[in-house]
Amino acid sequence: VADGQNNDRKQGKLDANISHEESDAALKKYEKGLDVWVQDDTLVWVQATVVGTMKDGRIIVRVGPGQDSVVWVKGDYPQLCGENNFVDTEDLTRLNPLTEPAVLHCIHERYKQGEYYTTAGITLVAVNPFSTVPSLYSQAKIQLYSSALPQDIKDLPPHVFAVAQQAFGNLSRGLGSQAIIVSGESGAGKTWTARCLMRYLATTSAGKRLPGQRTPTSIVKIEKRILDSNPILEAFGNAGTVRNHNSSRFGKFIQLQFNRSCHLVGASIQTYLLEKTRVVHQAQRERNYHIFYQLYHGISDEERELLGLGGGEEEEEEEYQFEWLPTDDSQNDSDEDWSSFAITRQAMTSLGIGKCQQQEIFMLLSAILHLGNIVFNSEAHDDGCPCTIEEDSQRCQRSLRTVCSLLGVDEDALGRCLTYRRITAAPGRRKSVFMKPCKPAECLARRDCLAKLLYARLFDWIVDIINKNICGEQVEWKSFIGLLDVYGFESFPDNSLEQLCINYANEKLQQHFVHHFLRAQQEEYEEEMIPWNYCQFVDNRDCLELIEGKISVFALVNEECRLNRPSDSLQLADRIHSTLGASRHISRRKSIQGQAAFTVHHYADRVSYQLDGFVEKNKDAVPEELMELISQSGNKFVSSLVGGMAVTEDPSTKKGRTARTVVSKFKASLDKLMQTLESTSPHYIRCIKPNIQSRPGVFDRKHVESQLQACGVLETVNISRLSYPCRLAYPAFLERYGIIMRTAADQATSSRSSVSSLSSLSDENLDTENMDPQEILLRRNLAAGGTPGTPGKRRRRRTARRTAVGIEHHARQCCQ
Ligand code: AOV
Ligand code: MG
Repeated sequence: VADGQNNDRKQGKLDANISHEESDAALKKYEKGLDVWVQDDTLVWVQATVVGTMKDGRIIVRVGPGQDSVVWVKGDYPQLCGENNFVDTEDLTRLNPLTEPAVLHCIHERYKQGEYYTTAGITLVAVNPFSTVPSLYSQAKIQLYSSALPQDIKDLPPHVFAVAQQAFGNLSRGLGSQAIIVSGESGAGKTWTARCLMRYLATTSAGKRLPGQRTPTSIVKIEKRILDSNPILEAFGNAGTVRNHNSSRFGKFIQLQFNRSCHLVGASIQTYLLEKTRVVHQAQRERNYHIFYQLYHGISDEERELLGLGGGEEEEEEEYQFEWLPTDDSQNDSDEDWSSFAITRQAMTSLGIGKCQQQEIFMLLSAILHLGNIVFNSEAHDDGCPCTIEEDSQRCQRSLRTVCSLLGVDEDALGRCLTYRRITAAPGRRKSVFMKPCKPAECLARRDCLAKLLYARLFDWIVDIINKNICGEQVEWKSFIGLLDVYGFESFPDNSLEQLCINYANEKLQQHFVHHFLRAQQEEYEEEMIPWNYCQFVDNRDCLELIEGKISVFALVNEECRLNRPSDSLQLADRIHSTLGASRHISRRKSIQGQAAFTVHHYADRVSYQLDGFVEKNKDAVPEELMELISQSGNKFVSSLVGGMAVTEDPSTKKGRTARTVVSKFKASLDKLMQTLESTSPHYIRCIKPNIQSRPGVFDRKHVESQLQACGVLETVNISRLSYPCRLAYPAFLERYGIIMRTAADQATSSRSSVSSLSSLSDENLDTENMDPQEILLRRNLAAGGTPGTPGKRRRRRTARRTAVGIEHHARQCCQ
């Protein structure tokens, strides 16, 4: 506890430069017996009582009630507990004083009582229980929230259903499209939450039908299909990782579309950047995509033989072990894979993917697994001969035959594509093409590239089919509720382009949040000239600029792709540092094992990215020969996956094609997403992972604290508390409170002046003799509330049609 660390975010920091007098003054508030929070290495903050202060600025505290130990605190001031700091509240804005320790304590206390949701201003904090709590999501709970009146929702316990109901309520009241943005680190519960929201909204929209009203079967079908899209997307896009046994390896934005009567009539799904590398490379203790395991464990013996996945008694088991199907004891649950496969299949059928098409998909998946068992003869290459597919390995040869038969391609053609690369030289005007044998590592890279290409195209195809089947026959939807579930912030010992993209997406969302809530709120108050205390918040705009701006990491990596020179990560690191080194959001990192790297100071944490392979991943080049091979496949389904695309995707070969690099495509898709979000009223849910082991009942305070800091919960709560929670347009205000205006003359004036006169009522205007005492009290209270400030000339028109926040806030207090 002694000598607290210098942490900018911690409040009450003792500045080394402050004078003795100031220090004395600050110390004075630490009277003997005062309850404070002091820092602790494991518990982050612990409760303590001040015993006394020393002349040198140290404060003596006793930690824990009834304990003898006395601890000296110097450097950081302890935080004051205040009166209600130990009270747990379902709304963090009620904490006073509002400090980090109080927020952490409150969330922890609630967690101990099995309360996993807490309101934090306009966001909902959702702590993952890591165990099923059936009562939390029961039909009765859905009923409770969906039947509540709009003004009563806030009085119900915080819940994801409350957020969904607010969004749905806004939509029903004609307030336009809504978005619910779910964020949090890997395993925090985003996908789970998004699923709950979908289920709630589908149920609630169905409930809006009047009793006895017949629902068109097409709508019922659509609702079912929308919900069925989840198991399919999760089977193909989720995998077991060290952080989450069901980690989404793609981002997802689903628009639930509603018609004028607020019935769910369709949906559309946009996905972002599937992690393709996982198909061919799984880190230690991680798995490939669920669907591979589901297929392997779930198919019948008959199908197994048909798909070349073994099954015959005489087959040697070893031959049907797949390199790309690693199993880890902690995540190996073949029974679960088996039962999940039945669900995936059933969902596919519901989504219009018939038996035959399912078979085609499974054949492709099996072919991909077999591709992973194809290896190359490196000895031949060492002897100066061209590399060949290993002939001495039975497993490899069997896999080669299986791949070719499943993909409908010729064995020789596949072998040649994997072991030779086409080089097009254009000396002078004459173009000549020749084939160059590949080195063993290049052969493997080509094999992997083919597998990634097939899987990524299959994933896109599935998303396409889902979209076609959930868009609804009634195309005229009026507004939508968007649910955003993107991969959480990631920081591993080794981070590459994938992590940069994922963390960039999180920066974008944080920027959206900052922009929409924190900044918009402050600006609005400035515009309305309503006095309020400014509150600091961390704006991540500079960091975002560093990643995606005109002169940025993305720009430099794209430039490297465009120049198409042999990639040298050390040189790229130098360029990044010489060009961007002035930014306070980047620092040089001489990485482990001499690899070039750089560190980005993200809003959530610092992450070091290794540059090896960065440029190649960004190019995401698919050799022409492979595309041609697939497009000429005898299997129509396979060839259709690259249909009309048998041209190179290599950005380096086309001038000015940088728009096709991975980061450029990703940035474009995120910009589009941000535009869509801009057109909605956003709601935020911050998911919190209570411990990294994903265990129920364990609340790691340090881990939770860092997440609360990273997502700015404290700042959000602070600003929400300082601001007026309700805004009503003048006419709406009058509609609600005009009843206390006595005379018709009062109501005859313009809405703005009526509000003004309503708020300036004084005893002189009141007919106190003939009025109900309650009404007199209410009017007096209103009179004391004042007006929301006099708008400046320029703002006058805008303000006039907008809010009467001050009065509304005051009136609410009076009414309570
Ligand atoms: P994520 O979406 O945030 O991670 P998930 O939604 O997959 O995390 O949640 C991780 C696991 O936590 C789930 O598989 C459930 O077992 C459990 N879980 C989450 N929320 C709840 C809840 N409310 N009640 C019970 N169990 C829950 V990632 O996709 O890795 O960023 O990329
Ligand atoms: Mg997820």
